[in-house]
Formats: sequence, C-alpha cells, structure tokens
Amino acid sequence: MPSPAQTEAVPSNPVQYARQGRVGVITVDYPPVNAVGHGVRSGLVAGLEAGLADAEAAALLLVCAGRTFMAGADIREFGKPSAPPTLPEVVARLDASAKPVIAAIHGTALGGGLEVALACHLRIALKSAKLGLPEVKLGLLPGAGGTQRLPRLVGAAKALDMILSGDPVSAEEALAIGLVDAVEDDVSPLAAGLRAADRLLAEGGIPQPVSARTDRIAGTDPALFTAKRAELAKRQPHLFSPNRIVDAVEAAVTLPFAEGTSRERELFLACMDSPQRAGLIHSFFAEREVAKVPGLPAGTPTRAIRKVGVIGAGTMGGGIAMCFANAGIPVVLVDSAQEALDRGTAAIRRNYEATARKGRLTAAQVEERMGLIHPSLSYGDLGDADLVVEAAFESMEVKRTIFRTLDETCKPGAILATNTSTLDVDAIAAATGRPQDVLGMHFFSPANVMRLLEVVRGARTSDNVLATVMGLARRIGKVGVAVGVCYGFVGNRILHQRGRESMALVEEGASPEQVDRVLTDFGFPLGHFSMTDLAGIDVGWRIREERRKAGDPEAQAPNWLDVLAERGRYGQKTSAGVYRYEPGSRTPIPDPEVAAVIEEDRRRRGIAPRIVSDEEVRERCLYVMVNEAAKILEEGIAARPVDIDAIWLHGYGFPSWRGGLLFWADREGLGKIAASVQRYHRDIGGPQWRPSALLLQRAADGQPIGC
Ligand code: T1G
Repeated sequence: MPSPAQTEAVPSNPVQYARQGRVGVITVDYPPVNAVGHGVRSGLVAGLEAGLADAEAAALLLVCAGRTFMAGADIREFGKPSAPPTLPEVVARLDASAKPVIAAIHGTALGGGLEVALACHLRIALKSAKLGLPEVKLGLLPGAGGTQRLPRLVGAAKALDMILSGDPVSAEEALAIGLVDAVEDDVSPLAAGLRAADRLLAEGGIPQPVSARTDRIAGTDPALFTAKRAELAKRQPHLFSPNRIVDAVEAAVTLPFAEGTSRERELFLACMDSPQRAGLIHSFFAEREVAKVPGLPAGTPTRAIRKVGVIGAGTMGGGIAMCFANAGIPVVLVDSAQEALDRGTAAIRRNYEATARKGRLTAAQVEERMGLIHPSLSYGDLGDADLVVEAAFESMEVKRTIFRTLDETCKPGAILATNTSTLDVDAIAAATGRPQDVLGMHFFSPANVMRLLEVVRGARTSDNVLATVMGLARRIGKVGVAVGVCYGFVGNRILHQRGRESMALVEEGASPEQVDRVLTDFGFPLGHFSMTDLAGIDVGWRIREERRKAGDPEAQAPNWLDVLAERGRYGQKTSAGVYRYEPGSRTPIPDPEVAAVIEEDRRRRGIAPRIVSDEEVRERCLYVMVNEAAKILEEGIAARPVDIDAIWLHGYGFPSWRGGLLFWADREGLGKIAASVQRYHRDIGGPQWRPSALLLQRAADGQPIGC
C-alpha cells in the first residue's frame, strides 16, 4: 500500500552514469531509500552497459545518493508481475562484468541492495553503514543470489545466522567476517569509492567474482544444516521461509553456483507464494501507515520535547522513564515516597545492567542513561517539563488529583499525558484548565520493551498535541497508534472480550492449558492465561475490585481468578498463579490446586462441565476479537483496520506472519466468522456476541473488513 510520499514524482531516470578520471561512476538516486524497483533495475543495467562501453573507464563504481545504499527490492512491487530485468538478471550482469565493479556502501545496504553489492568485485563500507539480508522478516529469502554469494564470503554458518536472523551487521563486523573489503571513515561514499578504485587500478588485475570463490565454503560440515533444522523446528515451528533458507544455503555448499542459483530461485518463488509473505509485508507497511493519522494534516506544527516528567516510579513509570532516557531525553521521575523512588531507580538500573550483560549496552551507556533520570519528591521539579506522563494507580480519583496539581505546576503549553489503560481520558482532562493539552499515552508492560503506544486522543486534544506525541512515539522507538476514548481503548477492549471468552470456556469445561495451547498453536507467543500470569493476576483483580466497590453494574461477581488472587497467587511474580513456576523458571506448569478451584467455581455456578473442542476454543477466542474490532471501527475509536492490526501486532504478539487481526479475518473468511458470531449470539448471548453491523454488512457484500 504505497503511501503518498511514495507516489511522489519518480525521477525520470533514477540511475545516472558519469566518468571521473578512469572510473565510471554509476549513481542510484531513488528516494527515500533507493529501493530496487523496476526503474532502478533498468537503470543499473543501462549504467553498467555505459560503463563497459566507455573505453576510458578502467573500473566501475556503484554508489547511491541520499541517506542510504539500496535498501532492498521495492516491496511495493511484490505480488505483481516482475517487469524485466529481474534483480537476479541485474546481479548476473554485474557478476560477469569484464571490468571490476566496486560498491561503496553507506546507510543500510539491505536485501536486494546488499545482493547487488555482493555481485560486485569489491565492497567498501563507510564506518556508520549497516549491512543485512532481512528478507526472512518479510516471509522471504534473499532471491538475487544472496544465499549463494554470502556463504562464499563469510562461510555457511555465519551466512545462516545473518539470513535467518535478518538482522544487519555493522561495517566493522562486516569487515571482520569478510563481507566487505575495507571500511572508510564517514566521508562520502563517492570519495571512499574513488579512493578504492584508484588503489585497485594501481594494483592491476580484477578480483575474482564472488560466485567463483570456494575457499569459505569448502569442507562445510553437513551437520550444520541438520542442527539448524532441528533448532528451527523448536524455535520457529510456524514459519515457512526459514527452512527454505537452510535449503538454499545448503545448496550453495553442495551444488555448483549456477545450480545453486536455480535452487535459490525455486525456493524464493515458493516463499513469495506463501500467505506468510503477504502477512509479513502487510505487517511491515502497517507499522508505517499508522504513523499517518487520518484527518491530521501532514506538517501539523509540533512542540519541542526537551524535558519530560513521569509521575509514579512503579513498574510502568520506571519503564516509561527508560523509554525517554533511551532516546537521550532528560526525565524527572516523581513519586510521593523516597522508598518508592529508591525502589524504582534500583529497578531501572537492574534493567540496564541486565541489558549490558547481554552486550547490548556498555557500562558507560548505562551510566549515561541513568544520568538522564532524575528522581524527585517534588512536582516543583516539573515546572520546565515539556511533557509529563502520569503512571499512577489506576483510580480516577487519584488521577484527577494528580492532573489538577500538574495543571497548577506545569508551564503553559506543557503536554499532560496519562498512562491509564482503561479510564476515561476526557474525565481526566476535565480536571485541568488545559484539556487541549491532555491526552493518553498508553504504554504496554514492560514499557521499555513493548513497541506499542496507544495515543488516546481526547475530545478536546489539539492537533498539534496529537502530532507532537505521534512524532515523539517514533523518536522513542514506539509504534504510535492514534485511538479514541472508550473503556480499554482498542487493544485492551479487544483483549477483554478474549479474556471473557477464555474464562467462560474454562467455566464450561475447558482447562486453562487447553485454551492456552489453542492460542499458541495459532501463533501467539503466550496463551491467555500464561499472559495473565506474566502481567499479574492481581492487576485485573484490583481493577475488578475497584469496579465492584464503585457499584459498576457491569462489574462481574468474583471469579476463579479472583479466588487465586485472594490466595496470593498473582502469577509469575509469586511463582504461582493460574500455573505454578519452578524457582527461576517461566515455564507454566498446570497445578491441581487451580483445577480444584475451577471445579469449585463450576459447582458454585451450577455448571456441569462438558468436553470443549479445540475448534470451539479457537472460534470463540478469535472471532469475538474480530467482532469487537468491527464495533471499534463502527464507533470510530480506531480510524482504520490497519490501526487495529498494528495494535495487536505490536502490543499483544499477534503472529506477524498472519498480518494482523483483521488482515487475518479476511483470509479466515468473513462469511464463516459472521455466521459463527450469529450462532454464538443465539446460543451464548451476551454483549460480546451481539454481531457488529459492519461485520455482517461486509460479509453479506463479500467485501473485506481489513485493508
Ligand atoms: N521497498 C519499498 N519501500 C520501502 C522499502 C522497500 N524495501 N523500505 C522502506 N520503504 C519505505 C517505507 O515504507 C517508508 O515509506 C520510507 O521508505 C521510509 O522507510 C530480492 C526480495 C531501510 C531501515 O526489508 O528496514 O530485497 O511511509 O520509515 O525508519 O532478495 O525502511 O515514508 O511512504 O522504514 O529510516 C528487503 C525494509 C526487501 C528493508 C529505513 N529490504 N526497510 O528505515 O525509514 S526484500 C527490507 C527498512 C528483498 C531481495 C528481496 C527500513 C529502512 P513512507 P522507514 P527508516
């Protein structure tokens, strides 16, 4: 789904040729990321032909303009007929060039872009460059020789690690493993490339094409592939392309180059035809599409965020503070008790030190980030904050009191945000004299890890406050999704319905582990109950107690989860919840004590347990989510289906190879879903099964509900 920025006028010819001295320079200029679309492929062939025909050019140099070397094939072309020349044809011409071709890499050389560089005779990278083959993240594999050339440069084992992870390596690491021939200081890629070309011409001769090299693959142990397949069966049983990657790299070390390339093509096309490719590419674009909020004009002025305050040094507040410190933004972390502050900052330090132990932070970076977080007992320290995020106890009374104080304390124009997960943002805003500066920033636990940020627009939130926070989301590495105000907003409102059905299924006869198995078989990383144990049963229990105390007619009678909470079984944090956990382990173990609590709950409710099929579990858990999502669209709480897809992909682990809740619903079959929703409404009843009018209409019209 190309966005407006991508439909801008395309340069007439995105690839130019010009000679400098004895070097023919081929320059790709196709903003924003020099994606290798048809125009670039044709231009590369034309540029190569011009260089080969140029008698004055003794060597050729391939560089890119803009911020990066080619960042891969143009994903927007996938699923459409590929106009010649194909990328494999382009790299084959480079490989066969009678003149040496040098690639000068800057920015991120990814996918097909790196494959073009692999087909060159020499690769030079600027120090800040990153190089990778991320195709696996799109349900694919490198389809232009990457599975055949990379092993010939770095060996099969390292090639498998790079291609299966899809993660880029730094220029220094690329040099160390043999992926590039030299690393240059961050001058221009042209200057670095010309220097390399001059050196090459001075040495004379032409480096052996990568396709002809065998030293790094000779003697590869076949057990490498067997072991990798066993690892994938355990770690990624659902995914299609990883095993094809192993097959392709194995072909690189067992077949001659030409046959290996043909094998790669077969495997690439199999991945291209897989529904997982469609799902993963939808997920890729969804993450970017949601950053463009309908009705919020592009270029809406935003406010500078130079200093942030966080109210509440608990688990959420600490994680939120880390998000800003990670982005280099100073944070004042405020709590009412020194002991809470000490506990909170100690937890933050523990988190950073754990990351450092994994080699992802240096000790200096830990201190630098800790130095950006200033604990304080006084709201007075928030006077010059540009944004304050409240992460206090989930009580309307507590929040309104805090916002009244913030309104009196913070400077005019400061944005006041609440991290509430369910409460009415408009009611909180009404406690201030600046409702236009108030909105929700709903982080997901653990806030320093989960990428989703629901940006909850209040009725009076101004455009520039919304635009500011949406831009800030990207700056702190979050996927910001704008949503409206309702109980639970979008993500938790849908989760609440899945939870209600999960509980009902267990009351009727299913076991928690059966419900969880059906959901993990579908592709969720955790089942509903193991996720409840991770988040803490006490969190929901306290919210339900609050609603019961407030006399909320919707509040349910205590359930078997509440009984567990009353017994102090909060989940992983107490080594016992719905499941029990061995010390230091997160592996859920069914517990007969819980089965007894459930049986007692059924007796109390007068329910005779029955056999519940896995299919019923799957339908009731997933279809109730689709029905709720359709209602959310009807009510305008989410502006587009892609917003709901992104929320569940990045906040709840919806399997990305299924593309997102509504993308999946269209492929499951809306007619089937609508019929089941109507049947459950008849047989079970309840507001959750009231069929969405939008769902019924789209099913009746044979129209999709997603995008
Ligand atoms: N094709 C088309 N558009 C792309 C694109 C691509 N490969 N990569 C990015 N864009 C668009 C993106 O949608 C956004 O558009 C804009 O560029 C800026 O991107 C044969 C088959 C390069 C690290 O998987 O990882 O090669 O929203 O917001 O944060 O073997 O983009 O502005 O209109 O992400 O600075 C393999 C995917 C393809 C790389 C830059 N390549 N891209 O991140 O900017 S498959 C990839 C990225 C392949 C071959 C196979 C990132 C980035 P808009 P952005 P960014």
